[in-house]
Amino acid sequence: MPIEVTVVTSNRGKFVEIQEMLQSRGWTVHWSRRTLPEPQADTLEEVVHAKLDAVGPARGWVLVEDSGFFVGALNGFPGVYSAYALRTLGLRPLLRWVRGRRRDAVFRTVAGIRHGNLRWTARGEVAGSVASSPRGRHGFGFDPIFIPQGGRRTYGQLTSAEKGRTSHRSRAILALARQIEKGGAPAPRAPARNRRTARPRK
Ligand code: ITT
Repeated sequence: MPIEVTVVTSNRGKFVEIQEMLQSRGWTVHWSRRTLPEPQADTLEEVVHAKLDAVGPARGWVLVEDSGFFVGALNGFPGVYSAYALRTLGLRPLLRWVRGRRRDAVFRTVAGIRHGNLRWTARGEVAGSVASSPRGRHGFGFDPIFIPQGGRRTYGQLTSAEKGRTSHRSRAILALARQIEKGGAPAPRAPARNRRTARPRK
């Protein structure tokens, strides 16, 4: 049976990528353009569960995701604070802070889907490095400064189809789609945590 899903996100770039990925598997994809409240949390998983809670009663399948850009030289910052960091600082300070230091970075996505009271989550990540300056006109957010491992071009220099071949988001979304299509049992929900620690955030 074809699956019809509503993606809840304020971010058009995310939605377009998710739509391409799921439509190619025969899913019907709708967009609910909303900003869901996000708690100050240590992990992307916690944020995803909070977003799924905040969606409220919904009919059918509902999908949310949370992504972060984790820079090695900055102990994983901006990580779970990526949206806030990008909004308040932009890309330039990040580029300045990594100058002359290790340049490794990881993009991570945790995607979550809900149907009634059931929920499933999946994680995807891609390793790479921070470019020395922004390059490319494709994509959004951190795309102009991230070079995925094994390549020389930034995500900003790749078409969305090229980015989608190996991206953090496509890995998470595909893992999630496979679980749903197989009719797999939902993963147990991680225990709620409500503490702040000094360990690196993931
Ligand atoms: P939501 O409404 O879905 O929460 P958001 O833009 O706030 O949208 P996130 O918190 O998940 O989403 O994203 C953190 C930041 O990382 C945000 O500024 C995004 O633009 C950026 N980002 C997420 N995925 C990205 C990608 O694939 N390439 C570049 N930047 C990305």
